[in-house]
Order: sequence, then structure tokens, then C-alpha cells
Amino acid sequence: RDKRIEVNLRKQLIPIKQLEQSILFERETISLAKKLKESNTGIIAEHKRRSPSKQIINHGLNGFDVAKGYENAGVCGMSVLTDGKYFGGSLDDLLTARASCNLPLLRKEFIIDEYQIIEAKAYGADVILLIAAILTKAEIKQFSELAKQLHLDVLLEVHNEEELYKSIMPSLDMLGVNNRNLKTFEVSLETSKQLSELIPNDFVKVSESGISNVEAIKILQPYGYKGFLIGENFMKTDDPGESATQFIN
Ligand code: IGP
Repeated sequence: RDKRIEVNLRKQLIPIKQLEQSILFERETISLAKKLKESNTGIIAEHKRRSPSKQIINHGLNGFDVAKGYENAGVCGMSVLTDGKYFGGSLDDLLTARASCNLPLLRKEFIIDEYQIIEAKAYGADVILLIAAILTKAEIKQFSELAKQLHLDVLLEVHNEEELYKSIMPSLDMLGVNNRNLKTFEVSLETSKQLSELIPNDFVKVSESGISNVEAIKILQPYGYKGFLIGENFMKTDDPGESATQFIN
């Protein structure tokens, strides 16, 4: 398959057998979905160096401090961008987060291959992201079922109704509505509002992107959202943990 070749060309891959024997692969994972259900604030704080829309977001914050700061702030989970090309992230960033805190960690990546899911677990992730816009229904099923076998939570991301209808299946834990239009990069909380009633209640609803103040959360909670994924708003400051605190108290 073309996609697989693409992944293989990117770097020298560690054999799957070796990943499966790693210490972190044996680690008992923590459920982000469960934490969100039990929380009143539901913040998932992201480690994000740069983005296609904003270029540089921060100038080299220390990853240990970021993860510890988020944990001390009382967030429910942390998202770590591991994509290098568009976001300047790496698997090292995931390992650094894993070494610094006990939060459930989401591997934020464009997952197009089973290998990346096994890799996620071997590098300390608890949750994977699947993006409906780049996957077929069959792939979403295959990848989410593998994740469940590995005791990883699955966050499925949608932008519109079609993607949502295509994706609804029992092997997902959380449904994330991305407020950022992938073509124009514009963000609008209206997307979360409009799609909320179409998401069955068995899934934890997460609103993603463009959340820049507590008011946005107060607006979205009545629509059933329990999780709020926030990156830039925290990472653009000198102390992301401190910035997250303001969203929790
Ligand atoms: C965070 P923001 O606007 O708070 O920085 O957004 C997160 O939602 C965003 O980084 C994101 C993303 C993605 C990045 C959501 N879905 C998919 C890469 C791939």
C-alpha cells in the first residue's frame, strides 16, 4: 500500500517485535475517557511547538516543565504532537512527557498504519487519535479495534456530519469535533454546537481547537461536551501549566 511505503520511508523503523518487548509497552494504560467523565473541567492540554497556520508557537520550552506544569494544574490529560513535518514534534516529545507526569497521554499524529499504533504504546501513549477525514470506514474499524486490544483509548476526530456518520462504531471511546476548518484554518465553535446532537451519548464528546477562554467551555458544556483540547492558547505563553491553571480554578 502506498501509505505504508510513505511511513516506512520516513525513518528507520524499529521492528514490531522489539516495540512489543519494550518496557512502556507493558505499562498499564490510563483511560482518558474515564477521567473526562469524572471531571467538571475536562481539559486536555497539548504540547505543540508550531502549526501550519501559526508557524512558531513557542521558542523551545522544556518538555519536562510543560508536562509537569499541566499535571500540577490539574488537567485530565495531555496531547503530544509527534508529527515532525507540520508540527515540529517527535516521538521524543512523547517520551519526555511520559517521563515527566502520570497523565493519560494522547499521541497526536496522522495515523494511517497499524505500526504507528503499536509505536504509540511503546512510547508511552494511553490514547490514539484517528482522523476521519483521512481514513476509510474500514481503516477506522481496523485501527480502533487494534487500539482496544492494546488497551488504548480511541479519540476519533470529525469536522462534519458525513465524517461523523461514517465513523460511529463501538470501538471508539471519544468523539472529537475539530473546530478548525482544515482548508481555511478558520476556527468556529459553531461546528461543535452543530454536531453535538448527532453524537450518541455512549461516547465522550470532546471539542478541539480554537478554545481560548473559559467562556468557550461554559458555552460548550450545555451541548454535552466533557473534554476540551487546548494547544496554542497554553503553548504560546512562557508557562503553559500556569496558563492551564486559569482554566481549572
Ligand atoms: C489544539 P489549538 O487551536 O488549541 O492549538 O488546537 C488541537 O485541537 C489541534 O492541535 C489539533 C490537531 C488535530 C493538530 C486538532 N486536531 C489533528 C494536528 C492534527
